[in-house]
Amino acid sequence: MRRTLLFLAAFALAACQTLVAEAPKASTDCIFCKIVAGTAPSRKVYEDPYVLAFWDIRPRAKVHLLVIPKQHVASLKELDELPMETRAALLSACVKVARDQGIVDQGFRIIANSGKDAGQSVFHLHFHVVGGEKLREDAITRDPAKQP
Ligand code: DGP
Repeated sequence: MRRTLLFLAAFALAACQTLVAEAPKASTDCIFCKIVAGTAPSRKVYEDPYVLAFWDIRPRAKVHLLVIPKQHVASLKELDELPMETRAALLSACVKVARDQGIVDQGFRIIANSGKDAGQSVFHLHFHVVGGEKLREDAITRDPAKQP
């Protein structure tokens, strides 16, 4: 009986450790982690166990979506920290949401600003998926409030 109880306790502990290991790691002061957790709002268009896609709050094209890993990493610099499944899911989700928005045939762009020189402003890895109109070279970096 004692042995059975010990076995069950060990099994429960191992199961808990697995769950903790698989839960996406979050950063408490990250706006995109809050969106993943559902504590900040977003216009979600797609979700699977690895990634989330939603509308950019400041769209700079007719279609402007963001695709992010649920696990927090700051940028492409930390890509190696993500499991292979997540890396694959990110690219697949970019194409899927573009297709769902009907922008694939006309042409679309996927952009990941990584680091200061690239103008990254939210330090949770994200891919901009833009399209639905003729895109300018600087579609993502320009500020529509300042430029024609
Ligand atoms: P980047 O500059 O490449 O880091 O892009 C960050 C993008 O994130 C920018 O286009 C605006 C968008 N963004 C920032 N905060 C929020 C937010 O709270 N919700 C949504 N949906 N988008 C956000």
